[in-house]
Amino acid sequence: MEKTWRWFGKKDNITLDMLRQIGVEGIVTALHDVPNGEIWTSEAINDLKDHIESHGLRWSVVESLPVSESIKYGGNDRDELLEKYRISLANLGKAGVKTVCYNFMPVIDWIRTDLRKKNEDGTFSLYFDKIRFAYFDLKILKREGAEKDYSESETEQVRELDKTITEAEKDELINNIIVKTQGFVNGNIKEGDQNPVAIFKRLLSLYEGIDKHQLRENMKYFLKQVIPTAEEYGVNLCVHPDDPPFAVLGLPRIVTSAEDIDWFLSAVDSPNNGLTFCAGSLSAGLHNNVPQLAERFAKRTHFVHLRSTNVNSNGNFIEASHLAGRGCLIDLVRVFEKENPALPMRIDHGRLMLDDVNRTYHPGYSFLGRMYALAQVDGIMATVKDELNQNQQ
Ligand code: DNO
Repeated sequence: MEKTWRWFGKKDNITLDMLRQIGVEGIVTALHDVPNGEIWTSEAINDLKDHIESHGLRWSVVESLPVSESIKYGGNDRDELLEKYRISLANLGKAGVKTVCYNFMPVIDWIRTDLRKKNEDGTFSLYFDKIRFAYFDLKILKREGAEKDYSESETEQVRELDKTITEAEKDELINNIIVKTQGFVNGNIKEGDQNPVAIFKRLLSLYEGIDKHQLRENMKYFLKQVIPTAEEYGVNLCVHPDDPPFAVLGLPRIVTSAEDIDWFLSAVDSPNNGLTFCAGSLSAGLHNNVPQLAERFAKRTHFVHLRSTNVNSNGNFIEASHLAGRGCLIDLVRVFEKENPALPMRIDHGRLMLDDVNRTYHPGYSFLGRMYALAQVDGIMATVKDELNQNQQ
């Protein structure tokens, strides 16, 4: 697979020259300064592409071309937004940037409650704590009807937590769940926004009455409108699975399992309608057997995120080492190297380690932690390629 790296544009303090030194071949990025829903012009695309190429790299993948909320909930202006989406896609295709990742998660992209969970060895990982998340839902959002989504024991644990949690911890929880993990991935709330909880509640209200069936219909509508353009310009669209892969906050989530993936692939059965195989997201659902999913969907996979998790029996999960956990990355590399060795692959999230802790990175996107994981995966890839070559002789 092609070794790619998520780079946040010219303002990223991890420079393209640094990436050259650590063996990165392709860049995964977006026009982060263009507001969601606006057209990506050919000029802006080519400017960034030329910049990347002037450093001896190529722009391999767009992550993400964001899908506006209104397209997801089916608002009045969705056709207008879809037209802009098609123009952006066409402009990317004309520029030769042909792999485009997006997601169809309502309101909130990926979710973590703790951005610095200390491991025994002194490094830090991202973490999802179900009770803290339930606390956010029940006690901070005070979402109507939320109680029915939690068991009695979970509700009891939330009550206990309420006795000890400090105001600072509550603020941190809000920041982690809806601010720090969202803004930099072109999510709905950015650092500095006033009263994020109120913004968030307003967004949630847009989805009243939208169940799983309706969200699927809206995704199908989206795919029907954009896949013909993707076909015309040779662009491979690939949806990112929901992270974590289950319904949250009363919102449906529709890219969580083999059944969901089958559904959207056949909703518009085109090779240009594909999957971003995010092993980390998929592995956080105990219902998913990640290597089996890879076998089954490799042919419609256009982009691979390598990351792993360990899930506790109570549903908490931690981002694991890239050599361990439910992601089974060694098996995945075997599948993808065999099926499609040209697939772009990026290390998804790394730990915070060594000098990372003294620097400011977006959550999950450390330099040393990701570089370390890239070296591990590079070793796996070299071994697997060697195995494949020997088998062919
Ligand atoms: C988090 C990322 C996601 C992903 C989007 C794709 O680290 O994996 O934010 O980029 O969901 O649209």
